[in-house]
Amino acid sequence: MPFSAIIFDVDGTLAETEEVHRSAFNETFARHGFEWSWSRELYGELLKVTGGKERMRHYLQTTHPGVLDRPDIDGMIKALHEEKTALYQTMMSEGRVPLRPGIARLLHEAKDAPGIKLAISTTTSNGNVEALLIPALGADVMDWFNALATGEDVTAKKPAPDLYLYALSQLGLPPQECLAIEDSVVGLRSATAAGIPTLVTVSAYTRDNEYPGALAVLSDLGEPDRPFELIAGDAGGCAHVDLSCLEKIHAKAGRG
Ligand code: XBP
Ligand code: MG
Repeated sequence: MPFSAIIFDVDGTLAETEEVHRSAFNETFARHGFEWSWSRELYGELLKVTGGKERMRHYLQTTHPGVLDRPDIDGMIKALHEEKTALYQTMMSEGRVPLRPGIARLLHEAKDAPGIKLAISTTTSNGNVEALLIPALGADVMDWFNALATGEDVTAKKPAPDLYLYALSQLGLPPQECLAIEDSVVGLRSATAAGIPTLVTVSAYTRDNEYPGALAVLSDLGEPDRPFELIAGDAGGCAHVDLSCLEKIHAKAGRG
């Protein structure tokens, strides 16, 4: 199978954004006088539920079930999440979060490479993707991508395959011609359920997990002067991930 596209997850993969998401949730709760405060440890557990609104509902179900009986609960969660999103975007505009090692380098290389398409598959929103990428890579960065699948486009978020299937339909490619880059178990499950070979780069919240079915598990994409650490699998003998490295890793998927 040829290697024709890279599909990037966003949170945890392009950048370590989850601490900003967590701060934005906590700040929103505090502004409304709710004594809900998500510690780092709790947030690590809550990340198993993807999507901010779904995560809030799950938290309330498990800790404050009475709140869910409020007749206005759906509107309340929606309003809190809108406020959290606005806060997140303000925090991101302050430039708190750099792209992870190798991300800018690989995106620049791939956007100009003939025969390679780029895509995004994320449970967060379009606005949040722009809030991360535009300050880091410039106003036209969203044009680098041939497909954009965000949490606003599907009902069933990760680990369901829907976000990846939607990205594939925009790319017009079979899953085996693509390679997904993910940082989480739910993300890996979503991509593999869509039939897409997947490389994992672990993030702050996900480094202690197991990734069955991943082509390889790396600390990050690495840089020429700062190799990645190989955590599991076979990374084709490379020390940093560029397109030729991804081709080698992708070829292994074809060989099973
Ligand atoms: C990770 C997520 C998101 C964010 C919060 O997304 O699970 O829910 O934590 O974003 P990714 P929202 O698929 O990019 O790893 O509050 O906008 O849902
Ligand atoms: Mg992620």
